Amino acid sequence: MTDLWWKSAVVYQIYPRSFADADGDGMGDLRGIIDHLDYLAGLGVDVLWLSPVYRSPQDDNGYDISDYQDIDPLFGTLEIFDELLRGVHQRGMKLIMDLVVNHTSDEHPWFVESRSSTDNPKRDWYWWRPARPGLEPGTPGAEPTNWGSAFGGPAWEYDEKTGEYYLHLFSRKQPDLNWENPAVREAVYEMMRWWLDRGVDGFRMDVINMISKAVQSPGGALPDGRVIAGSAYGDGSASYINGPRNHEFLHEMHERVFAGRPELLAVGEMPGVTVEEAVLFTDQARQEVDMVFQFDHVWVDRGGDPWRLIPLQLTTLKGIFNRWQTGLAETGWNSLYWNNHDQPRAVSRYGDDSPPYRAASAKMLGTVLHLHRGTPYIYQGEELGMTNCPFPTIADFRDIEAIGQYTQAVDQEGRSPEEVLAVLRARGRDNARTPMQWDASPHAGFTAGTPWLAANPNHTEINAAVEQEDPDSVYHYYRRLIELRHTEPAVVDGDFTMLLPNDERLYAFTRRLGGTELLVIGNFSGDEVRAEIEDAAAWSSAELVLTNLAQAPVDLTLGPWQAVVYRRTA
Ligand code: TEU
Repeated sequence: MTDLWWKSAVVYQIYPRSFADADGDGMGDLRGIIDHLDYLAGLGVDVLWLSPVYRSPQDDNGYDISDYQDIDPLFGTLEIFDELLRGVHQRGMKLIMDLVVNHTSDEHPWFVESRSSTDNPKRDWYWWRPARPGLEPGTPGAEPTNWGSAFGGPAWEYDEKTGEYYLHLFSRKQPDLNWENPAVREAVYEMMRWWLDRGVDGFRMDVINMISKAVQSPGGALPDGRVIAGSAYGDGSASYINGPRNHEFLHEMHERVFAGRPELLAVGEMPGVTVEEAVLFTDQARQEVDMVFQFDHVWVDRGGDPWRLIPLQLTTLKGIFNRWQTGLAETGWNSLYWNNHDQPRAVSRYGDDSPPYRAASAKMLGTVLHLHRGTPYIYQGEELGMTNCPFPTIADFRDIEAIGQYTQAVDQEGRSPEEVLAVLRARGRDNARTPMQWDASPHAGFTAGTPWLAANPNHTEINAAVEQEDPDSVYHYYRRLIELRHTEPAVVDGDFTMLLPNDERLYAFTRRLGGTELLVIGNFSGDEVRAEIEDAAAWSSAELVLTNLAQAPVDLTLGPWQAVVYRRTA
């Protein structure tokens, strides 16, 4: 058996703003989470990850932090937080915080000081640069580099007071911290120790592979990025994804914060990370992080042009997972996820969310994901098979990314509003952020007031109350999946072999540990499909541990969206 507790754990992500509103202001809060702890313990999850609840102007829903050591009044107080943490621990679960330290809010006192003058002691805590040589500061095109920001517009904001620009890879209210400065790093480590002393069990680290920027010398220039055809801005990512000092910074953080605290979980969110880099980041001997979130499988439907939708190719998706499973087989560890607060709903994206197949395909997706090697993450509502939301117009979106990118694409780049809206409906982050569907009552039982983002109209059919009563629901299926990881060591430690790599409908693989072998097959189609695998006859008479349809397959012929897990022992 494994020595590291998080290898057999399942993590549940809570987006507090959309989870449960106890005080009726339309916004989820910590008390709302406390009220539902028995629901989460009943599901069987081991760890809760809270998206940011710190003090924040909420420009990016809390990913813009103005005080790392306080709770935003929207969500509660430090006392209520302590009560939540006790409640989590009493139920045998752990709690990890979101750590957002690539950037702060522009309202954080560090940045307020930094922008006050060029000789302020905190000036160098952020990335200040002069205008492009020869151009008038503050005029179009005079930004220090051509980089675009993630939420539309340039990555540099001109500050009139001192005549310089500051870098913000995300919104202009999220200035990037300068990790080259040791004082910045020490301040971050001190804050992290403060939370650990308070009793939290680890961190999910936001865009932690962007903290090191490829700067040649202190205060030196940053280079222009690759020009993107049809886009108003360049792609600067070569200068900030997995930058030159990334490993050094994470190892230093480990030494300064985690050393001597062995039971923690550190997961790094790393857009654009490669398998080779992830092996280094998650090698326990190197003492950096325990696992990373990679993005290859959620970027599978986005091509070079961000405003085109590419239909899902199952063979491509399987190729991605196979590469990650194989690459981290000897050293390192995977995180497994379909969903989070930045992604559209998995059942709408990879499954079929129409009524006849929604529940079956949601269960099938859960089966395939959870049976891989790695630590699975469930995003709130995924265990109910919640779907994307039919947003009628751009005015129905709340996400700064959706609004910012829409504005850039339509107003600056001349795209058609319909084309852009279609992509936002399919991929927009608000799909994940509609209120958690607790019951069939108005606003899905999320709030007694007016929700900050309207509930998905399908909450009258898809909700926790109905699903808890129904033993065949997606909810109860997820409970069984989680239990299987807790009870079957081959799910945790078994080796992984992909089968049928060229099949466009079936996702099939085996896991083997000692004398135990599991066969997992998921049908990613509405057709009946026979799995033409070696040893099919023997497998079809093996023990069927789990399936999502009433009928067990005959002769390995799976029904529409069926999933199966067989077990045999040597
Ligand atoms: O996301 C980082 C990230 O790269 C994307 O997933 C992001 O949502 C965007 O789509 C990039 O185009 C993290 C957080 O998860 C996200 O919610 C924050 O908005 C972002 O960092 C900034 O803190």
